[in-house]
Amino acid sequence: MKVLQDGPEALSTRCPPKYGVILNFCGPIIYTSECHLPFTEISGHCIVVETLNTGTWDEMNNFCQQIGGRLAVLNDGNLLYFLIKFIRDNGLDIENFWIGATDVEEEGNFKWVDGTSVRMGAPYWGYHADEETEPNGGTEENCVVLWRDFRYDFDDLTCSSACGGICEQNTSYCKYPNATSNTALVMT
Ligand SMILES: [Ca+2]
Ligand SMILES: [Ca+2]
Repeated sequence: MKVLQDGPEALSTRCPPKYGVILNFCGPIIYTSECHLPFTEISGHCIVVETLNTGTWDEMNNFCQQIGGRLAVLNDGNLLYFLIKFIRDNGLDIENFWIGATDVEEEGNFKWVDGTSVRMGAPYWGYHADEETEPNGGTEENCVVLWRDFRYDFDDLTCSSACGGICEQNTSYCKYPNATSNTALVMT
């Protein structure tokens, strides 16, 4: 293992992607370069691309929670790029995929499941030269999907539709409630 950082500076370090996940935040903060199964590391995030189970947005969010995650927060263009590449490279482009965003609480105000706002426009949402720009569903479409036929751009869709899901491992381990001055960031 290699000590990357020590002391108070460690407290301001926010789960640097290339260092992976924290295994233990009560003692020394230990990072591993690998995600816990069944999650796969994609651009520093721990992701499951679920195609075997499909369901409504709620059902797939429940599925993600059962395996230790939630529907993914995709607010990073690099993550989105490498996720779509992963989907295609592994032949998983057989489904549309629910992601962790809805405008259920307030029409038109899309929020991620972590409470942050969804960025609108490019490169996230679908733009169709001969059609409307997404989101376009008003109160009929309140859940966000990566839509296969739109190059996996974001698209609002009826929440009861059946889709696969993009799960992300729960990131609550990014908090350091018990860190001390001798906290160390360690990578295996
Ligand atoms: Ca809506
Ligand atoms: Ca739509």
